[in-house]
Amino acid sequence: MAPAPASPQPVSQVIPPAHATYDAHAPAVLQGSTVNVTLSVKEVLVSIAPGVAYHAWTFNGTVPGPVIRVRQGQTVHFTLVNEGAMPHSIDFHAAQTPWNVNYQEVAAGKSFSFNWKANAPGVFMYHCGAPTVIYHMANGMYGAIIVDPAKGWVPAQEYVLV
Ligand SMILES: [Cu+2]
Repeated sequence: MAPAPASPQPVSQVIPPAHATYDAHAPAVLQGSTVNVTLSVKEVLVSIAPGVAYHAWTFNGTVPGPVIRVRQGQTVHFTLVNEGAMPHSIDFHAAQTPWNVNYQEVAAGKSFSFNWKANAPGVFMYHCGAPTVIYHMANGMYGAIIVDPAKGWVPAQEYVLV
């Protein structure tokens, strides 16, 4: 009788981190004519359901990444810090900026900063654009950015579902 094939490590032996839910209320608008936004890439084990672990590629350790909220007319001083083990990048759909310069890949252990002006109000996605892009997005590198209109608004309640 042939020996049984070696079996892979059961998923149950991976200890997932504590499962957390997120407050869906929209965050407050960042204040000032120039606002500092930093996203740190972290390749970490996250919990995607109680007891279910997934090795995600993230912005700031969560999937999706944090909701960013600015106001039309503000300058965003953005910094990407790559704490991961592979190149990553950023792509703000809210920005009109030279993508070949500012959406460049940032090597592991490096950081990169640039400024962009929030000209268009709306709700946009941001994501990692390092190739293969779909792998980076599917592994968790996406989030929402809100650009409030310059004159603001007074909603009753605001929630962000990504
Ligand atoms: Cu990435």
